[in-house]
Amino acid sequence: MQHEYDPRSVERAAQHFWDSRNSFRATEDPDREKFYCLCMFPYPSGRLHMGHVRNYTIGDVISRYQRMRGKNVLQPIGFDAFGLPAENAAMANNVPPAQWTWDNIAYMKRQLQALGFAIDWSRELATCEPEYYRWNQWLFLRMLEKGIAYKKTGVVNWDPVDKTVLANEQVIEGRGWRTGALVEKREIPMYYLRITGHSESLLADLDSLPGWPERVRAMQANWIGRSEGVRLAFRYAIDGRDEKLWVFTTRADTLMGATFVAVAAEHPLALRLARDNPALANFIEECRKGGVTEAEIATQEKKGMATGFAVRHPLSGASLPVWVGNYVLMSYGEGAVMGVPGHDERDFAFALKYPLPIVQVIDVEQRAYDSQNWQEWYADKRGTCVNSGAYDGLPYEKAVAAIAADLTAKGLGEKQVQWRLRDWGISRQRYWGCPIPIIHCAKCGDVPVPEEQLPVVLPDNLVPDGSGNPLAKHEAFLSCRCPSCDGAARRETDTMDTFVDSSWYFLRYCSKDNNEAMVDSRANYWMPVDQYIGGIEHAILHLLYSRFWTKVMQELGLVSVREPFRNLLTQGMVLNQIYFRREDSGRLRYFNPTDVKVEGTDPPRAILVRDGQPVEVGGLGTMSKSRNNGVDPQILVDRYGADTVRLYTMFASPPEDTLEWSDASVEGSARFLKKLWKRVHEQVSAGAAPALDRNALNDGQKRLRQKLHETLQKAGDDISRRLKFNNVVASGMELLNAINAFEDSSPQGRAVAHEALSSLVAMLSPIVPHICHGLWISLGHEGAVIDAPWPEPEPQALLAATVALVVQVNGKLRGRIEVAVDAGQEAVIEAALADENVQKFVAGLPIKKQIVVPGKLVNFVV
Ligand code: ANZ
Ligand code: ZN
Repeated sequence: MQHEYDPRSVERAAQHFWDSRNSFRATEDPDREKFYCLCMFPYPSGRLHMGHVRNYTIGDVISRYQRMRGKNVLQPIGFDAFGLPAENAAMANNVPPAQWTWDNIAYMKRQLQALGFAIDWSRELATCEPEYYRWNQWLFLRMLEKGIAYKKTGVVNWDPVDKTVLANEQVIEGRGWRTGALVEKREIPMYYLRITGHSESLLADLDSLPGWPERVRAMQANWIGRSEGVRLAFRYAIDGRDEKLWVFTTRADTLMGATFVAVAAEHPLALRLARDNPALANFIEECRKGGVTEAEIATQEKKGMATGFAVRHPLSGASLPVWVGNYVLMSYGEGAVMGVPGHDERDFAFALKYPLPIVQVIDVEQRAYDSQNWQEWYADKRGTCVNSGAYDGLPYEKAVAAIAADLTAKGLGEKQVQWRLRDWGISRQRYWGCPIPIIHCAKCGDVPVPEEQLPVVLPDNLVPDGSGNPLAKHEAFLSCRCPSCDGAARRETDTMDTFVDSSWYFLRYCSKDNNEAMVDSRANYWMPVDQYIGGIEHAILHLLYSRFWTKVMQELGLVSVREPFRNLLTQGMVLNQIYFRREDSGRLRYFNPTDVKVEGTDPPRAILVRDGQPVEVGGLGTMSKSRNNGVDPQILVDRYGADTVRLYTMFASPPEDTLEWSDASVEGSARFLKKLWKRVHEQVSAGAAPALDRNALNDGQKRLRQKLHETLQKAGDDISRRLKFNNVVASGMELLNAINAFEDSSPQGRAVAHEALSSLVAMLSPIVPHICHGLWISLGHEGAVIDAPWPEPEPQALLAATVALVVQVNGKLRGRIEVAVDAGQEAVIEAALADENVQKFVAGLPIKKQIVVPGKLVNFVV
């Protein structure tokens, strides 16, 4: 054993050991309990960032721990390799996205390997490989057959200068990111997946996922958005015909408070009225500009225009004005709302802006309406109807039932369930993605690519130039023969949303080498994923799409599970200080924290080391390129070794919390590993310890054993059930301190220290596997620590130890006693009073006060 801890050689040796034995190659074994541990796969953006390191270390700790518990563990990894950043990089560097992507994958793979993750690399995949994406295409065609995939027009962001479709993230404040031109909405044909056909099961099955954070289940449920309400109609006459304007409301109880009706800009009635109203036509045109995302619509300023047209209230018969409002979504409900400004926040804002009448029709606890405080009072459904004629006094449910019944009797409404979830548009007008396997024939229309012609391979040598999809100009890709009439035809140039790629990669890992089928029975052995780990930013779409895709595959008989992920852990963000200066132009220039020195505390002053001048302190923020506050894990690995980086990221905070970066704590982690090495070195240099004889231990030895087994008890719970790896490290540090304080070189003393060090090494091995691999061998164990069982506490050791206490009477030493370490207060006092010498001083006297200092003394005041 080397005298000094040298992370480089220790890590090289451990990795060589694992690699040469294929230690982490997983094979299906029906006789063993399996454990599928999965981290969300990385986008190959260039190099690992701290968020990756944290994510994969968490997964690795869980995997290695489960292996020690005897499970058959699968921990695979791959790369989410299609997507926009590769196209941007391609444009900037004039290299094909494929080349950039593969270079990044190679680099990041080396980084992952250097961190020593227990990954089965034989299952590695990249979604840009035809062997992978052909199955996207294959399943898409199955979905097309079943009507789950279909074509319809969809709205996209159109850059009128570049004449290209923009992704949402390419629209910045309503303008194209490259041209600065105002973005328009455009309707084009696209392919959709009918996820709405699974709304019920996607919602209901959330109940079968108790291993998911409550917050994530709530986010999913909100996104699916089941609403019970009433669909009701306002009548009107136009062009000599009687028509109905339908709206959807969850608050039919407020119907008597409707003072206007608002329709979406794309609503057919708005379009019809605009024909005779140029100002309205202009307004509608203006609404078409701007973002298409729901978030943008929710935050934009509420704007509207009166149409001059009116409709009839279904119950009162009153005439209500029709407005066009930009806050009404065409894609939800009926694309129209009844405006109840007394009780709806958006309607209220609208009514204040364009003065429209506000009427109170719900009262909570007899408090009069107050237009300032209305939100507080009417936000929930507790009130009863007022100013509502026949419905006055009815509470929410009764009012809705009565109003719905009256509407139904008139043929003007009925109860209805609405879903917020929309079908999933998967067409992207982009190059670097999975081609949609469709051929356009002038004679036959849209023809699916026959199965035997899959995959439709994406040419990987094109370089986009920003003026649209290069596939559309690439004749070799475009031109083909129609599968049904054999005439000249053209390929679809849209590619699939990259969320398709990530919706089933976890299934492919199970059957990665099968080139005949998308998945095979091996997936039924490994699935579901027992522990999924990733960022909260994927709590909605990625998880929802994966759940949907799994359900479709289950219904097609391809897999047996209905839910892909049994337990979910969402790790917190890694934060660091932000430092900046405001430049003359007003722009902020950010400085990396490694280039900044902080002096003093009250208040601290931050100085840029390079020029000695102050910089402003922006506080803590998520590590990001844009704020230049990232820490490059590679630099740390090079300086301290992988184990220190792993230890620090696990120790700094529990996995679900944010992690505040601290260079000092990284140093502390490195010191701890050195200390651990040193202590084991001491132990080993003193020669082999004899066997532990549990019946020949003195109190000090019993005490250390007790500390050890208490530590193991706590660590076992922290690492398995609570996933508090920070506590495991903290307990390990405490234990090492106790071992260092235990100066007992007797044979049994060395045996106890050997046991404690061995257990400590085993216990820390999931977190710092390299050093523990080396120390385990040095301590003389047969076999590798990865194959050792997880150290379990010994119940006997937890109880056995006693502790010596001094007993005082009126502050004077009168005796010494031995009690069990875990003896309660009463037992301690009883033992103290039983001492002969103490008896002499207290006998017959009333005890005024008794003080017990656990582990130290008892004092009686008489
Ligand atoms: C009147 C009313 C009164 C409403 C009130 C709410 C509170 P959820 O729960 O999300 O289903 N709404 C309906 N269709 C809409 C559309 N296309 N665009 C924008 N808003 C729309 O929300 C249903 C409520 O959202 C409906 O109930 C309607 O406003 C609005 F005190 O009707 B409510
Ligand atoms: Zn044809």
